[in-house]
Amino acid sequence: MAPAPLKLFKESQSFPQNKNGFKVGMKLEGLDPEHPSLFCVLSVAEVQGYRVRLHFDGYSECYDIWVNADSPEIHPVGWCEKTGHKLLPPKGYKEGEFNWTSYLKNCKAQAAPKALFRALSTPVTPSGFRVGMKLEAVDKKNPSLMCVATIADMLDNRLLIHFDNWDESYDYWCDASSPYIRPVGYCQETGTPLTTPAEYKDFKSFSWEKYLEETGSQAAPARAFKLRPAHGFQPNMKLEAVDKRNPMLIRVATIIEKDDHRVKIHFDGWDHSFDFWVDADSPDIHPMGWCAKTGHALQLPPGTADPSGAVGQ
Ligand code: MLY
Repeated sequence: MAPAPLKLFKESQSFPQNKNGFKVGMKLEGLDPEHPSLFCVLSVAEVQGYRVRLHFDGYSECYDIWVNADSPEIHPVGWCEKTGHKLLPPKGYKEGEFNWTSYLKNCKAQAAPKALFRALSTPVTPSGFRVGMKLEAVDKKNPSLMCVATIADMLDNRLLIHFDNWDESYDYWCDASSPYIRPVGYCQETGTPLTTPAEYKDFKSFSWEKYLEETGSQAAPARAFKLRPAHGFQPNMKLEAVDKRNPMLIRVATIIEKDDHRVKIHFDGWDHSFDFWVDADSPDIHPMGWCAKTGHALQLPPGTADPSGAVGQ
């Protein structure tokens, strides 16, 4: 057993370069993970190490989410207006009735300063992808399905994948190197069944050529897809991972299985029924020492005592 080497982690998983400057009560805009095409009004509800708990204004705490301070999914107040995205107002506000200036005044709250948000370390180069282009994509909620999909939005180097004629709850963000997206024709070439748009009339005789014409759309060019190489994580490597069932907790964990783009996480000392697969580039896995370095509590395997006298739970 050895720690997973630092070089296997992405920048967003490794030791941060900057401090987490968010403070409880600050307001911001961010994605709703249940509806990734929607930007919402959020408040910082809790800060722990390099992570923050975000609350959806006006909604129950049960929807709160934990993100890293450098998450690409959060933006300063005014970002939606500037980038032409719709901002979902806090619950209780009618559309068009919400205005940040008066809202902040009424709440006596501070907008999170722009400097606290992630600055892109790599400049964005034109990718060949455009909003509206079609492709074939894995439905991450039904991962055995490759489906007809559209680029619904683009931000920096990220693409919002939407499944044709399905609601936006299946949408997700990824980048050009994602193993979940493929150019039009991939299924046919590889003999993989392609799930056609919901309620598509003659799904048995689906043809991309016909469909592109019917929808007046273009296929995303094959050269824009830059499939990333398989990750280097191996079984038995140790790391620190967010507990999916209680995302405020980060636990001592071991990789117990892998495929090209994912790892299976086991929490040390816990039953294997809690094991789960995550993408190797997930922002919720970190190198050994990440919690200590960033000032986040680390849940030790049950029964282990650490030198400070704390025990794992
Ligand atoms: N059994 C599910 C499958 C939904 C698949 C949606 N994808 C293609 C976006 C259902 O019918 O709800």
